[in-house]
Amino acid sequence: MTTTQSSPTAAGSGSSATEAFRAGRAATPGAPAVPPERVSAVVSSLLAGIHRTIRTESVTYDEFQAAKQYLIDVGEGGEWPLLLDVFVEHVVEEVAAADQDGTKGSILGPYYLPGQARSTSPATLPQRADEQGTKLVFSGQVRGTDGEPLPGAEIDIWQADDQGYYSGFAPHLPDGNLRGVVVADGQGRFEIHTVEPAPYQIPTDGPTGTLIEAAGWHPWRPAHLHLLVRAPGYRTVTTQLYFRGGEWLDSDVASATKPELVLDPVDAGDGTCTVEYDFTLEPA
Ligand code: MBD
Ligand code: FE
Repeated sequence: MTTTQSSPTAAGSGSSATEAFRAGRAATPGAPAVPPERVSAVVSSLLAGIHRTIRTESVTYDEFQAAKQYLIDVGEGGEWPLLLDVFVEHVVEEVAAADQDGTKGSILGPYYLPGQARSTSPATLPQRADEQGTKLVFSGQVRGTDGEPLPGAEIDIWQADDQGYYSGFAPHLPDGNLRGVVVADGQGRFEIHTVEPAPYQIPTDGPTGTLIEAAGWHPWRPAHLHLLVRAPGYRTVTTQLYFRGGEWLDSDVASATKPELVLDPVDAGDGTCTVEYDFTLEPA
């Protein structure tokens, strides 16, 4: 890998996700240790699933050694957060969502970075002077599940650019590009000016991409906005919003789309698209 590349590679985005994950863990100390009974129950069940797969698929020694090599490569390539968020997180989210009311959630993914620039609504996300892409005005209201507006709710938003790249994980993008925390007004209303993101392609030159190709799958996620919507006293919603008619909407490699999370922007006539979406949070 050279250091002069101008587009994300596995090493430039997948492994940066490992650094971001470690930094996030370090910033939130005191996470409770998983108790021994849970370790035993979950790991036993996981191993039973692996043992069953070996029997039903008659996995050979060659395949077992290839799997070992693969797992070593994922770690060395720093792609555990990427691989796990693409193939596993959607089920963790499904289980977590079972007891959450309000706006549907979706996975966090590997590219969230905390502590971005805060601004009050109406806000324009930090972007380059010549940021490419269809301009998008995204507005709405944050309310509680019983309908009350939530003044000062925060919309922590991050997204890929018009080429599908995330700042902080692609060396050619300025830090903080198309990321921000927007504070809603006294009625919980927000208006965010940004650009439409492009679909996201899992880096094809790292272990996650290697697996996808070896299996004959495709490496794409549909275009999406990532959001953490929070308000004091309410349970934070982690979600994503997609775009009606967008490519890969029905075959997201990360299995993270939901019909309730699809936006339908309209062209305001001047090349700017506008869309409204309201969020509902349940009391914590
Ligand atoms: C992404 O942009 C993403 O949202 C997920 C879940 C996984 C990989 C890249
Ligand atoms: Fe994403």
